[in-house]
Amino acid sequence: MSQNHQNVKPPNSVTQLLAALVIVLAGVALGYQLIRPHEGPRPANRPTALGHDVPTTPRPPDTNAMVWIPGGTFWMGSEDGKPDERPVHQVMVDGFWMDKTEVTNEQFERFVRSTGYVTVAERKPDPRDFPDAPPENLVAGSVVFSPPPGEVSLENHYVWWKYLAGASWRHPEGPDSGIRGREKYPVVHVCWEDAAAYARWAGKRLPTEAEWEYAARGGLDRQPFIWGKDLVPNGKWQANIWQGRFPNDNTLADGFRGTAPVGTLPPNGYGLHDMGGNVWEWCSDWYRPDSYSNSPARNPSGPADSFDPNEPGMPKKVMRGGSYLCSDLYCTGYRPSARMKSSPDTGLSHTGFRCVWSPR
Ligand SMILES: [Ca+2]
Ligand SMILES: [Ca+2]
Repeated sequence: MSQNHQNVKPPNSVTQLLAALVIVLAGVALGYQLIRPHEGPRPANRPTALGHDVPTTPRPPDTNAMVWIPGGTFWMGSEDGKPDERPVHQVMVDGFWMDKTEVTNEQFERFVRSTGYVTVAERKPDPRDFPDAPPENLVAGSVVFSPPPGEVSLENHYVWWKYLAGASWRHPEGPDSGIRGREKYPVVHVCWEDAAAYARWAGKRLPTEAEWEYAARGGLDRQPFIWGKDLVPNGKWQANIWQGRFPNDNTLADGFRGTAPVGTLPPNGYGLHDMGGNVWEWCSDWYRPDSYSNSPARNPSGPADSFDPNEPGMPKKVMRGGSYLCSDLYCTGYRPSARMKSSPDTGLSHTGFRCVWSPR
C-alpha cells in the first residue's frame, strides 16, 4: 500500500466522495438554471420568471418554444374601447407557459401527418346541418378575404368575405394557392374545433381570454397597445395590421400585405410575438358581451353559455389580438383589450391560434 493510500482513511474518502458528488450535482443544477434559453426581453423593473415561481415539474414538451408567464393581477378590459370591453375589472391569473408565436403551417402539418386529422374546412358540409342549402352549395371550403374593387361601405363586412370552395389551411387563397415557402407563416383557416384538436395533440390547451389578455399586455398596466401608449412609436410599426383605406388600399407601411412569418414583428414585454395583429387567435372562452359584469376575480374561464346580440342563437368563441386586416380606422382589434367572436366551426383566412400549458 503506498504512502498516499495510507494517508487517506476509508471513512473520510466516502464522505469526501459524497460531498464532491453533492457539489457537482448542485453545480449542474445551477448551471442548468443559468444557461436556460433566454425567454425574451423583460422590462427591467419587473422580476424575471427565473427563480420566481417557475414550476420545476412537470414541464410542457417544448419549453424552448414557449415563455413562462408569471402569475399576477391585472386590469382587464378598457374604458376607451367597445362596450363589451367594460367594465374594467381586476383579474388574477396563475402562471402558465405560452407559445412564443402563433402556430405555424409546419407545426400544424406535423399534427396532421401524425394524426390524419382533417380540418372542418376540408370536410364536405353535412346536409343535416344545412337543411335549407341546395346540395350544389354543400362543398368543402372556407371564407377568404376578397374585397370588391373601389370604395366600399364599412357597414357590411360580408362584402369583403367570400366562401371559396377548396380554400383551407393548405390552400389559403383557394385551391390554386399553397403553403410551400410559407412554413413559418401562421396557419389559417383553422376553426376553434381544429385549434382545440391541435392543442390536445400537443398536450397543451387554448388560453382563456383572461390569460390571453394578461399575456398580451406584457407586464404593462392599462396601456392602449401591447407596446405602450403610442400606435406607432418613433414611426415604427409594432404589429402587422392594415395601413390605408380599408378594404382596398393597403399602403404596406409595416411591410406586409397578408400574414407575416411568425416572430418577424417585435415581441412584447414577455417575449411573445404577434399578440397584436398578424392573425386572430382563438381562446377557450364562450363569448358574451356582458361576461365582464359577472366574472370571477381569479382564473376566470368565461361564461357557461354564449350570446352575440348581432347573431342571437349562434354560439361563439372568443378570438383575440386582431389580424393583418385590422385597420386603425375600422377594426382596431390589435388593442390588448379588444374582443372578437366567431362560431367554433368557422375558419377564416385571418384566423389562427397559439397554445398554453400549465401544471395545474
Ligand atoms: Ca400589414
Ligand atoms: Ca396574433
